Amino acid sequence: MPDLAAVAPNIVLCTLNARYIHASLGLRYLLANMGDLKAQTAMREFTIARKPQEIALELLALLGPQQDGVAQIIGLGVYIWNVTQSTELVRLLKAARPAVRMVLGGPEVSHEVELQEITRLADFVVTGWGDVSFPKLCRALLHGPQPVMKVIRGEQPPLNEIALPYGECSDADLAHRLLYVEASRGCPFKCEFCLSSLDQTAWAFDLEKFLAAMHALHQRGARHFKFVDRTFNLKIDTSVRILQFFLERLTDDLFLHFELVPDHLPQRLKDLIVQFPPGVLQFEIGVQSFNPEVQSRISRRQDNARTEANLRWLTQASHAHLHTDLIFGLPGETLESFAAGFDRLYALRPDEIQLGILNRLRGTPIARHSAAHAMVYDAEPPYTVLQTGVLDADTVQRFKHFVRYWDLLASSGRFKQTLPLLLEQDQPSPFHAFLAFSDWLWRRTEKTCELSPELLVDALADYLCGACGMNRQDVQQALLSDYTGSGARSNPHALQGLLPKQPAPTMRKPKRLAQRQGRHLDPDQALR
Ligand code: B12
Ligand code: SF4
Repeated sequence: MPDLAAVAPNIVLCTLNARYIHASLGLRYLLANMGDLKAQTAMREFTIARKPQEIALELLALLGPQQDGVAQIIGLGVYIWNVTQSTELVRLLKAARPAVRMVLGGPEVSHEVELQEITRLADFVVTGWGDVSFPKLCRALLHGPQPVMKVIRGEQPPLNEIALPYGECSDADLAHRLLYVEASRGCPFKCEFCLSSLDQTAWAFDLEKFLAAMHALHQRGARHFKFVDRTFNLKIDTSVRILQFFLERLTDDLFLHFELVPDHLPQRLKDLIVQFPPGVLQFEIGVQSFNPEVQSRISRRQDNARTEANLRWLTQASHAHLHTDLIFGLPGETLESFAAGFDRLYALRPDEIQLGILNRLRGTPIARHSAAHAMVYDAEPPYTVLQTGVLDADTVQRFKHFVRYWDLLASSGRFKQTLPLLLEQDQPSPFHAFLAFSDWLWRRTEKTCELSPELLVDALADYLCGACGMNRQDVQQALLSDYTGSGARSNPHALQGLLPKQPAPTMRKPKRLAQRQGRHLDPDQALR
C-alpha cells in the first residue's frame, strides 16, 4: 500500500469546461511544459454544471493534507464561460485552506485584472500565455525566491520552445471528446470585438513537429481534429501542407474543422478542398457583418465581393460543410442593415448561419465605441449587448427570440424542407419572414425553451396554413418529411393520420431520439 501523502501531487491544474466534450487544450499545454515539476503535477477537468463545493472538496482531497514547508498550488484556467463558477470555487478553496496558493490564468483574467472579484480572491494571476510562466512561478513558490508581484505578465517564447501538448490527451479524450489542435497562435487582424485583435501577429508552430504530433494522434486512432487557429487560410503554404497531410490519411471517419477568413481562397487551396468527400471538412467562416460602415468602424478588413464569391464557390464546388457567423448589435448596425446582411448571406445558402449577439469581452478595443454609440452591455458574463444607439432594448430582446427559434428550426437541421416555405414566401425578405414568424411564435408560446419537436411542427403548420395562407397539403408534406427524417416518432396534431404506424413505444425510445437529435446539434450551439 503506497503512502498516499507521499504520492499526492502538490500542484493541480484545473479548469471548468463548457461541456464534457470540450477538452481543455490550454491546460494540456501547461502540463506538457511543467518539466521537472511534472511528476508532482496533476490535471483535473470539470464542467460548469458541477457544483463548486464538490469541485473544491475533490481538489483538496487530491492535494492531500497540507505538509509543513511544502507549498500546495492550484492553477485555474478562467474563461468567460466559467468565471462565475470559478469565482465561487476560489472563494471556497481559500476559505477551506487559506495556505493553498491559487494561481489564475486564461483569457478572462488576462485583462481588466484589477476590476474582478476572482483576481482579488486569488494569490497570483498570469496574464496571456502560461506555458512558460506557470512552471516558473511554481518553481519560485516551491523553492524560492518567493515572487513579489501578484500579477505576472505571461512570457511569449518562440513557439518551438514550447512542448506540444498532444501527448497529454488520453485514450478516453480521443474516443469521446473534441480534439482541439493548434498549428499557429495569434491573429494579425484587428476586429475590435475579438480578443485575438490584441495579438500583434500570428505565430506558427514548427510545421514538421506539428504534423509529426498529428501523425502520432492519428496512429492512436484520432479522427476528429478541431483546429483552433484563428485563421487557417493565412499562410497558404501551411494550409496546403496540412490539407495534404490529411488527404493522405483520408478515411470515412475523418473529420476536420477549420476557421477561415472568408475573402482569401487562392486556387491552390481550392484545388485541395475539392478533393475532400462530403462529411470530412467543416469550415467556420465569420462574416459577422456585410455593412462596410460597421466593418470599418470596428476595424474589420473584409472584401465583401470576394467573400460572396468564395462562399458561392464553396457551396457549389466543394463538399465542405459551411458554418457561417453573423454578429448582431455591432456599433451602428441597425435592424435593417443586419437584415440586409442576413439576406445576403442566406442567398448564398451556407449549411448554417449561426447568429451571435455582441459580447463586450474584457480587454477588447470595441469598448472605445461605448459612449459614442450608446452601447449598454450586461455587467455579468458573457457581457452581452443590451441596447445600442440604434437598437433599443426591446429590439435586442426580440432578436434574442429570433436567435433561439433560428437555432431550433434552422441550425438544428430538423426542418430542411419546411424552412424554405417559411423563408421564401412573399415577405420583403427571408430575414423579415423569419422575424414575423418569431414574433408570432413568441406571442403564442411566450417561451424559448421546452419547445418540443411536436409543438414546433404544430406551430409551423398553424402559421404557414393560417397566417400565411399556404396550401395545407404542401405544408404537411414538408413537415412530415422533416419530422420523420429527424427520427422523432410521436404524434403531432398537424400530422394526425399521416405518420406511418409505429410499434408500441418501448422504454428505450426517448434515449434513441435524444441521441439522434444530439447528432444534428452543433456542440457549440447546444451550450446556449
Ligand atoms: C474552444 C473554444 C471554446 C469552446 C469551449 C472550450 C472549453 N474548454 O470548454 C466553446 C466552443 C464552448 C466556446 C464558447 C465560447 N467562446 Co470560445 N473559444 C475557444 C477557442 C477557439 C479555443 C481555446 C483554446 O483551446 N485555445 C488554445 C489555448 C492554447 O489557449 P488558451 O486556452 O488561451 O490557454 C493559454 C492561456 O490562456 C493560458 N492559460 C489557460 N489556462 C490557464 C491556467 C493557468 C493557471 C495559467 C497560469 C494560464 C492559463 O495559458 C495557455 C497556454 O498559453 C478560443 C480561441 C482561441 N483560438 O484560443 C475561443 C475563446 C476562448 N472563446 C471566446 C468566447 C468569447 C466565447 C463565447 C462567449 C463565444 C460566443 N459569443 O458565444 C462562448 C462562451 C459561451 C458562454 N457560455 O459563455 C474568447 C475568450 C473570451 C474569454 N474572456 O474567455 C476566445 C479567446 C475567442 C476570441 N478570440 O475572442 N469557446
Ligand atoms: S475575428 Fe477572426 S480575423 Fe478578426 S481578429 Fe478575431 S480571430 Fe482575427
